[in-house]
Amino acid sequence: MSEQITERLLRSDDPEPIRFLDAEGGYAPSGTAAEYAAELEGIGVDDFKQWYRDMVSTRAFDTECTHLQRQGQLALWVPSVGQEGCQVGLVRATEPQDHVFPAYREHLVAQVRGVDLLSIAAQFRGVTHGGWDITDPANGNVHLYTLVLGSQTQHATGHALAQVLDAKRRSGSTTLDAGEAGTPTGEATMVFYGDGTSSQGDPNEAMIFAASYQTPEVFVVQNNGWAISVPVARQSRTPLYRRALGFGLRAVQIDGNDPLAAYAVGRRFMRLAREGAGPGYIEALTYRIGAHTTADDPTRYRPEGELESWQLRDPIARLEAYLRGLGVDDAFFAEVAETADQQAKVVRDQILTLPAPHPESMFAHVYAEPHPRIDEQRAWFAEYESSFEGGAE
Ligand SMILES: Cc1ncc(C[n+]2csc(CCOP(=O)(O)OP(=O)(O)O)c2C)c(N)n1
Ligand SMILES: [Mg+2]
Repeated sequence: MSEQITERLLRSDDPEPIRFLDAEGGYAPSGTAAEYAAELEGIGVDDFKQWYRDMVSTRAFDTECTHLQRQGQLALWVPSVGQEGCQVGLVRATEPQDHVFPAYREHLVAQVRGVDLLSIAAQFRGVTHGGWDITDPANGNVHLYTLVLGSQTQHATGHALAQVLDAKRRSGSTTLDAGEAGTPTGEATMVFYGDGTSSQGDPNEAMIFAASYQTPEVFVVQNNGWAISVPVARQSRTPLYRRALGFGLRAVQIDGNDPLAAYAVGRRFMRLAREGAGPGYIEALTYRIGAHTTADDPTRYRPEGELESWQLRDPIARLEAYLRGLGVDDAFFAEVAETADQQAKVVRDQILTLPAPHPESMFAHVYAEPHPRIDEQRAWFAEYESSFEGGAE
């Protein structure tokens, strides 16, 4: 049963997903890739080396965090292993002024835009009330991880509407008419979610608003085959990008383990969004190599052989093969691996030293302005804490 279901994901009657690199790392554009090839002009071996570095760095960090969770130092970890290919292409297609709304598995996206690895890990140690300060430019306009599935799609569409309003205000207008397209904003919003999340109401409502108001936004669905133990074909009887077409978004399916495909399509769609040509949707076909989280055991539900078949399509191995074909030698790969291990070690050493926030700080960022109900709750909490011998630590 599940084998059949998984097959559906790979064998739709749709065109081939957009792909530039084949599974062996050869340059072999397929699907409608040729239409996007112009987006790769000016991108060369130095860029690909940087992308490779991003991927290896995140994977080493990710592996380290899984170990930290197993040793009781993190409460939970959400591995992204296998999904680095689409993440690197897409994040490298963003510009500094853009905003990014992640779900909870976008470690590479957050890292490349400037979020400190330690801040990502700190969330899963439970020593921060959110993660990082999104008003700090160093954090690259990366909004906070969202564990309530799909809510980030609404935040993103709201944010993208605000980008339009800001642009209109700059040009002297204050109206925002439904269906109106063509306001160049110069900045756009990219929002990430998963195949399972596509069944929630939130992303569907977000797409309706995005289409109605022609928001400068790109929806990215990392279709990794599974929503915990539920296969994607149980969630959708059509390829997911077709739903977006139904809402009136430009939408395509890409090989999510090919960074070049992700970059080329991401760059085109983000540029169109910034220019006022409305929202897009990218379904990236990829695979979650690890468990859903460290609390999950995928051997309970994966069909035999599925994991192995996707391991052969590992995005890091694919880009490495491509780079070797371009003449990059062993010394580079050895140095990247060593640097990534060092970065992971720094996280390991430092995570144990992070102080727990004072409990009262949970009231600090609920509202931007002072609020009487919050003041009341803060006072109640302070009194409660002081009722213990020695007061709050
Ligand atoms: C609103 C809501 N419902 C249910 C859950 C429990 N839950 C957490 S992750 C998950 C599966 C999500 O699958 P998908 O969207 O495919 O993302 P993936 O984890 O595969 O990246 C579920 C059901 C939740 N966090 N939020
Ligand atoms: Mg999924």
